[in-house]
Amino acid sequence: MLKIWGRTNSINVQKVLWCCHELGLDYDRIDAGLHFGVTNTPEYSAINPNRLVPTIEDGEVKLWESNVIVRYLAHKYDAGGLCPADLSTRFDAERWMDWQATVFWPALRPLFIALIRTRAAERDDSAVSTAEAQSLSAVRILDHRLEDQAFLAGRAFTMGDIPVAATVHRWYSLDIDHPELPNVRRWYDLMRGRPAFQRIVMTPLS
Ligand SMILES: N[C@@H](CCC(=O)N[C@@H](CS)C(=O)NCC(=O)O)C(=O)O
Repeated sequence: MLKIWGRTNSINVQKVLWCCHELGLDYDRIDAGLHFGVTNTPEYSAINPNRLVPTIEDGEVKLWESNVIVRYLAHKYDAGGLCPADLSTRFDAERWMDWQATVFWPALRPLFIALIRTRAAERDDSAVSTAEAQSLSAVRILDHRLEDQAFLAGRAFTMGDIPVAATVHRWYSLDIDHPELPNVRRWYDLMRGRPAFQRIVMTPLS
């Protein structure tokens, strides 16, 4: 059975769990990371030298990097579906996954850490403002993208929507200004209608 290491409140673990539920995959999840520990054991760091979550083991395949895991699962279990068959659609989805990891989450993460995991008295207000502005710029890029198409890679839900929607959920859940962005809102509402998203991602931030 597919094994997944990672605590359920981690955005990166949520991407993988959400993908598994979309695919109807059974898995065995082991709590790991932060207060659960595990990641600092020699056994774990032999599979994931970063000592971060998530990590998966699927038979002979051992993988870390959440977006790569989502790609792997989508390709292995739903080629032509979650992983689009058409090359330009597939790499459109891949592009948004990389954008989530390199642009959107790096912009939003400091805000998440400051507002959810840092006491108010210890917050750096100027860093919070910068992160808020940079996150909003990223969400505006999404809003533009979604102007004339239902999902990030076109007409269908794909693996490309998974990392970005998990991040947008955090953006909407934070106590910050959320200017009206109708295309992102419509797409986010589509995500919120998916049972797997409700079960895995729509949980209180912690
Ligand atoms: N680029 C990696 C980042 C992994 C990562 O930063 N994971 C965080 C949780 S979201 C982590 O392991 N934090 C330390 C911990 O939980 O002990 C990925 O996408 O999988």
